[in-house]
Amino acid sequence: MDTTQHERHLAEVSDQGFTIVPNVFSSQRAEAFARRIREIEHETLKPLQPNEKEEDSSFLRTAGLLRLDRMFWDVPIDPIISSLVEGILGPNFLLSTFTGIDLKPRSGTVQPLHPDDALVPVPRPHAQPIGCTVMWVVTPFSKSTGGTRLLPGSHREPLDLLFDQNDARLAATIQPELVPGTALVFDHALFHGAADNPSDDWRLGMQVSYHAGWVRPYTNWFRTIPIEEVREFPEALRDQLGYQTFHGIGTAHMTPGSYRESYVNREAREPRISLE
Ligand SMILES: O=C(O)CCC(=O)C(=O)O
Repeated sequence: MDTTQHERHLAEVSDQGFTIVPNVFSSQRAEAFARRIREIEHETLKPLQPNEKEEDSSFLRTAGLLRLDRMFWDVPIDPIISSLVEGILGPNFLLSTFTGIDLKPRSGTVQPLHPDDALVPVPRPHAQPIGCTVMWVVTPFSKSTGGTRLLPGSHREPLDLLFDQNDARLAATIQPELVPGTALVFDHALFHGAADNPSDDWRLGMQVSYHAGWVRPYTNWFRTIPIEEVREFPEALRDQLGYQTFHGIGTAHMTPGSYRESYVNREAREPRISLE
């Protein structure tokens, strides 16, 4: 990508909260990703949770891709995307989450519009992006297939919309038409969400999310204290090291495998990370 294009993408993220990068990966790679993720779904889909019904969820999320197949290693570090992410977040940014999102055919929306940094309690608009998400478009995205919904410019707006999804502003939501191989890059502060998928086909994307490099403690406790020693610590101390989640953020429930994304599952997420 030349400097002018690079700068244009960064300006779009700053102005409208998102940008669309074409031709990041080939259609052959898209097909290979789809094949592998569907295999993983087939092999690992967790059973319905107590009180969970199939209709509680509109998509399957596949976690642990980095451990499941080497073919996914190149995704978060793609050079074009990495240089854009560095332009948005600064150097030494961190991979925050990396999952497959496969929207069920003929499914209604379960996921409300939300910013990915809704739990970050600092005033909006943020002085600078705290994180950004890159959606790798694996199968076609559009209104008729459940393409990601975006509310342009909403990265600068207050959180109110999170609590009032009937607001007239919802009418301004767009669902860009994106072909496989495209990357949709957005500031975590942008309101967005999964959509209805009225088609007969599953709609697959890979959600690759990053945080700025400064979102971390001075010391990396996970690397400096072996888990056998952590097990001996008082619970309050383990919590401070990061073995407690923040409203489900920092969870270890995203171990390799697929699960239904539903509010039932959300409630089941553990407040503390198992040391087993
Ligand atoms: O699948 C999509 O289109 C968006 C998913 C999303 O926004 C999320 O899971 O946070």
